[in-house]
Amino acid sequence: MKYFIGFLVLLALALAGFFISQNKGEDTLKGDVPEQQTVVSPTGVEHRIVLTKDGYTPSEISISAGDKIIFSTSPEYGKLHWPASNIHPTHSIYSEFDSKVPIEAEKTWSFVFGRVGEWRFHDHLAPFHTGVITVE
Ligand SMILES: [Cu+2]
Repeated sequence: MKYFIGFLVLLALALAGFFISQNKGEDTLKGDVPEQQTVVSPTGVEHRIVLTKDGYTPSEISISAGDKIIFSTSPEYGKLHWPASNIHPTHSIYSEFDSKVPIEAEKTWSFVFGRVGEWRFHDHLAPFHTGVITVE
């Protein structure tokens, strides 16, 4: 009988723990969606920004929400690249807009811009190369 009561207590604790963690999960999900987040479907439109030894070409571009930008380097650039949102080094202004890892010179990194705004960016490995992407 003692064991049976012990078992019931454990079961009750386990159930309580389960429901508490369920609730926590929901709250976290709600809190994780930034207020300025615009949920848009990808438009399928692609733009290209090339990093050259003189900087990004183009360094300013206007696109529609849901458009994709493909970041690459010119053949003479020949170095790793790392496109990222300002502000260097935390990239917190638009934290998803960040390749998070160095990209090999001949490889591209692309990102679909779902948030309307004027997004300044830079190359994380050569932060003097900067640009601005306007998403409308
Ligand atoms: Cu950076």
